[in-house]
Amino acid sequence: MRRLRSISVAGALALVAGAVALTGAPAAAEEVGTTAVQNDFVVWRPSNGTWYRRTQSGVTASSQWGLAGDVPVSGDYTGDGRSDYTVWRPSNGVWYVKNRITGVTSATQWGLGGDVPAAGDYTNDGRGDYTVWRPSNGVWYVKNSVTGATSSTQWGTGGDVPAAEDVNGDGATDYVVWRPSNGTWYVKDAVTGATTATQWGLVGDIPVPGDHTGDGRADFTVWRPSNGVWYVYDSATGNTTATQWGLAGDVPVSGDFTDDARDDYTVWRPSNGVWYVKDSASGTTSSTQWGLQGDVPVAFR
Ligand SMILES: [Ca+2]
Ligand SMILES: [Ca+2]
Ligand SMILES: [Ca+2]
Ligand SMILES: [Ca+2]
Repeated sequence: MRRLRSISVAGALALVAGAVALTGAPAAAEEVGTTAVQNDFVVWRPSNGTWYRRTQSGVTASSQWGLAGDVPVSGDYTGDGRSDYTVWRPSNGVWYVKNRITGVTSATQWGLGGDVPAAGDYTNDGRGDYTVWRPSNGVWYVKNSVTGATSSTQWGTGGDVPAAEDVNGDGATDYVVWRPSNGTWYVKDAVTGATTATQWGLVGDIPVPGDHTGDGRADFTVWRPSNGVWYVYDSATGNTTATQWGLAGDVPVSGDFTDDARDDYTVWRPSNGVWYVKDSASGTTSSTQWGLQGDVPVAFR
């Protein structure tokens, strides 16, 4: 039986999109949805704009959607509980969404060149919102994907990495930035506006927010390329863990690949296209080849 999951896991997209600018690493996107469904292995190929998807049971599919230069974004914008094939185009600020089941497409302009797409369900209606974070002024611009209503919230400054996630477990994605210069996570509650600051991580780390403890609250998590260690700070208790998984050059991906409603330690290795998964609860590991060098891994359910 699948457990309902109210958390909107959305941050890795923003953070890795941010990392693109900072480090040149490929973007990874996270998922927004209300039903716990384990992640598929998904890569987007810039050279032909094609999405390649492989389920945990080995079923494969592909779909052309997007152009070179686009940023792949995940999230459920159509409300069917499954990720849609979605790209954001920096040249015109348009979000292009393709329902992976029906093939129905949409295009919504939201954002400007230089913005960082920051997918998440900030409005807590179970559907991803079109959201960008603007480095020049630190403002989050949110467009409700159902009603079209818009809002803006200032949170963060240039140089920060947006890492939006639902940190308090109320179902609404919170405004989160991670500041490389001091390794601090700054959180603004999307509902109440309450703020917190938590030091966790060092310059050079990659923020990969996700719920590794299974309580529905995203934990402050960084992956350190120099030693391949995942450092997790439990957002509820303050307990910390360190788990080695991955090598320098890997791309960390946040997601639940083992179907237990806990995000796992997962890296995708560009040199061989292999996904390496370490279960957050049991430590069990697995590897699956899916994708080619030059692809962008996307967290996708
Ligand atoms: Ca929403
Ligand atoms: Ca929240
Ligand atoms: Ca947690
Ligand atoms: Ca898991």
